[in-house]
Amino acid sequence: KKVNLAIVGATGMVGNTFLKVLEERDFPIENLYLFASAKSSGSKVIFKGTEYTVEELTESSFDRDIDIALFSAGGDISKKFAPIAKEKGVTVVDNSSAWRMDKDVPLVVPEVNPEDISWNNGIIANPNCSTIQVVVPLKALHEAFKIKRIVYSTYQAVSGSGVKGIADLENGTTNNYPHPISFNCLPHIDSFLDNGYTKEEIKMIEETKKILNDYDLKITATTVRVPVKNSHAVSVNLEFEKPFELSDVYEVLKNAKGVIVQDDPQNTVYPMQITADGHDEVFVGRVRRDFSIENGLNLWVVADNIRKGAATNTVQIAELLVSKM
Ligand code: 11C
Repeated sequence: KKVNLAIVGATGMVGNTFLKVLEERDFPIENLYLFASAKSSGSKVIFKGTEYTVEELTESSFDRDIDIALFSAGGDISKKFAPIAKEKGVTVVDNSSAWRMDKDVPLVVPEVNPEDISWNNGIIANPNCSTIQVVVPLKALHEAFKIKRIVYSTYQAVSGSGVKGIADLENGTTNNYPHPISFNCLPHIDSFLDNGYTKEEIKMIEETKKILNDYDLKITATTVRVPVKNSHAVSVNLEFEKPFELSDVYEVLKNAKGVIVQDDPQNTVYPMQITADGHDEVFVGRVRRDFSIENGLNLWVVADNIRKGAATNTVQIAELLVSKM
């Protein structure tokens, strides 16, 4: 079946990548509608050799036959326009944080909890980029050895902050960050809360529980911006309920959907941000026992935050929707 697809935020970094991924995966489109702010309306975009004109997003944008809308234009736009689209019968797949923790909105990573799309009421949320890449390998490990506790430490690329973040890295400026990001790391992503955590840290904690559907998990996180252009890395420390053999861990990871194991440290093979860039899979390496606790394991998890962390995951959710139509 071919669908009428809309993209909200078509001219942004994720919006551009939506178009690339849709083209690469040959997503079945009948009609394509591209929306953005008034500032970008009128700009031209080429998709599969055809030129499209970007329209201004307005309250009447969904007054036509649209099946699915992919949103990536920030939380305020999603808060306002996703309900309007939903009212008109459109199923929204939203890449912002606006709806993720709403109990009526499924939060979906297709390799992990595809079944959750079945209870959507017109809005499905795409998780935060750093959460998506960790839950892909963690789902398989949780099923095999039951995770008790997780410690996340992230090394996140400036592309997560959009074009302004990239400009600050490349030019040594501080337009987007409070301090230089060139030759520096900032233990600060999104805003600080009263409890001392950043919103990014809380997103990783809360979203992991919702996606893995396990609210007993004990999770803590420190999220750090590093001077890398694209792809996030996460050091993941795990405590399992069950004892394990490392060989079984490798087996589970190798068989996990969407995971590529890159782990031959003697030959300097491990996941890196520059090699994950441009790929849709999640790369896992540095797999080793944490000797400081019983049943402990360390992993290094790297993925392209704009692709698997945003655009690809959103398109995969839309593919699941099409498969049920
Ligand atoms: C970053 N994770 O790297 C953020 C970007 O909730 O969708 C994505 C924010 C979000 O800065």
